[in-house]
Amino acid sequence: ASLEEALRDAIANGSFELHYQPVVNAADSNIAGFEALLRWNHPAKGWLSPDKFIPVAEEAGLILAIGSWVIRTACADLARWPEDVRCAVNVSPLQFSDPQLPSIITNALAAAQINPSRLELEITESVFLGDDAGTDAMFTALKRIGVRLALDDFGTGYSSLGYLKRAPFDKIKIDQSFVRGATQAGSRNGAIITSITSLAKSLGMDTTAEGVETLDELELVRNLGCSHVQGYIYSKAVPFDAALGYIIDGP
Ligand code: G
Ligand code: G
Ligand code: MN
Ligand code: NA
Repeated sequence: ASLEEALRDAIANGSFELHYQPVVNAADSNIAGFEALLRWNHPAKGWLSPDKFIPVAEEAGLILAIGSWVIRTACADLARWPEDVRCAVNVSPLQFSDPQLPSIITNALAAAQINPSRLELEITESVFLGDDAGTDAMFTALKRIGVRLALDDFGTGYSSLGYLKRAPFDKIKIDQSFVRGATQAGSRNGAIITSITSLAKSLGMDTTAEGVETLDELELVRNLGCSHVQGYIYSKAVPFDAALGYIIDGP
């Protein structure tokens, strides 16, 4: 069977799982929440990275069903964690332009009976390339529900400051390409991270430094003012039970 055919059956077969990567407070090293990252156990190929199958799902028109499953599953899992733990889910631009998205989210929050502010949607700036009126209306609808909004992969695309003005983000996720090499002499990355964090602070937004792998990188992004840290230095994405263990014992 082609990847697309196998993907068609994946939800029904129960072969998707959400794994959770800790997002840690820079100030006290406590867990603020997790980013849900989708994993697929392909019947023949075994575990596949979303880099391999999300583009196929988008082209085959399967991303809306998969995205709904991700939102429902993340909300159900959130209900089994303490109230002060948040969860972020990645939202494909195709989901973002689906008029059903607000009701999918509302229904998932209601079914799991969780506070909307515990769910964070990670959105890439490519959503701004589409229909302006539709984009603005979607941001308004999502904000009205009360979910948090994060601008993912910041710095890798156009990174227009106009996007920060237009959309009510609660958080900017600084792409790992800025963290990588930031500790090396002569790197410009630190100056860029400083600018992003001070801009975010003056707009009342949080910042997560992504892809932090070493103690030097951790110390640097803390000193440069990032409010949150995510990366292999703490953990890769792990199954639900292991994430629960991190909440109890620390990452
Ligand atoms: O999880 P990984 O570690 O391999 O993620 C690879 C890419 O897949 C990242 O860009 C990530 O944002 C994306 N991704 C992971 N899970 C999801 C998901 O549930 N939905 C969407 N749209 N993208 C995801
Ligand atoms: O595009 P997005 O930021 O959603 O994707 C997150 C991706 O980054 C996932 O593939 C995740 O597994 C990966 N990731 C998370 N932490 C680290 C890290 O410390 N180092 C590297 N190389 N990748 C990371
Ligand atoms: Mn993300
Ligand atoms: Na990112």
